[in-house]
Amino acid sequence: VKMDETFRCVTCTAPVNIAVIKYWGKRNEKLILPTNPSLSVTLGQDELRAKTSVAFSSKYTEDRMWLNGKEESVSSQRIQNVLKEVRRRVRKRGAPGGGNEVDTSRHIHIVSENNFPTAAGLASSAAGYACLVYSLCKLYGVQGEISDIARQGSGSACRSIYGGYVLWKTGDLMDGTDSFAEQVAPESHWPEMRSLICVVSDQKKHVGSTEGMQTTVLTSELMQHRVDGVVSQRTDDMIEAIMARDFPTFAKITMQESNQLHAVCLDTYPPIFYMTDTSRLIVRLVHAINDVLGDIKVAYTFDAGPNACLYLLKEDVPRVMGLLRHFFPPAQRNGEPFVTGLPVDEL
Ligand code: 2P0
Repeated sequence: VKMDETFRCVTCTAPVNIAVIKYWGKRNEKLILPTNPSLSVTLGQDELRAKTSVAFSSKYTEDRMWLNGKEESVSSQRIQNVLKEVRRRVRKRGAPGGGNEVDTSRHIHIVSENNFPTAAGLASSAAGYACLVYSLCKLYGVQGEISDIARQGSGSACRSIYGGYVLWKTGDLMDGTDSFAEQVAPESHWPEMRSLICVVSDQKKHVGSTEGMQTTVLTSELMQHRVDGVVSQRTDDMIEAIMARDFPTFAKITMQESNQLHAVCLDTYPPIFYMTDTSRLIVRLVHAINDVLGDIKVAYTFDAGPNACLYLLKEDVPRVMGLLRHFFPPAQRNGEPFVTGLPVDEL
């Protein structure tokens, strides 16, 4: 933080979170309120993350924003909603220290960058909006619950406000004030937990999450089945598994949730395909590894893209990395991920 009366600048980082209970579907598009609870694991600060600087100055003549080195408009509804909400809270509470010394009429500049591909189903909007909201709140001295502000930028962003294992509550209220994120357990609760991100493609996804989940809610019958109780039950079971550090149960629910998300996408009309042949090879490889080892040692999960996130315990990382490197050698062909023939049958 640098500050004087006319200039203040804050820089923060926020990691990506990867859901094990999936958010897919809104009950209110404007406020970004979900149809069901979701639960995720926030990755470490040194891994996939957004880094954002926000500054206000008496010399700035307009609000401006640069994402990954390129200037973008701040006029998007979501950016505006977030800015408006943060400024409203500054005026309401007065900050810092109860006084009203922060002038919210000053223009701001936002500079943000990710250290991983944007919009390839790697939760870039989650890290990006969490980081923006957290930085703005630091800049203006806003305190208290802020995950509901991040939620209004991108639903999954509310979970990246906290580390460790994080629940996003559906909430019952129409105004969304009870739909925010809550830490279920800190990262230190399960120190052996590891994740491996397998980048199958860094291309942008063919259907964005926002649009995809809208079509799902309108057309999928299977989606109703999820909302009717499947997800709530799985959320309770997942919290129990996390509290007990029961990896096989954690892993099984994670894989079943990922599979049901992609089944719901297939049940959407017209259908949405996020997983590719390579993604499915990873699924087969994980099940083959678990079969050979005689217990569930690895779990996969896929979001709105073909890239896999594997969850496993520290002691199994060398073995699983060895198998992944064997079946998916890191050699590159024209910059494309290189995949061997029918690997899983070899096991
Ligand atoms: C999740 N995803 O729980 C799920 C799993 C993708 C698949 O949250 O419209 O980018 O901005 O609220 O947060 C992606 O949805 O969508 C997402 P918006 P968001 O992580």
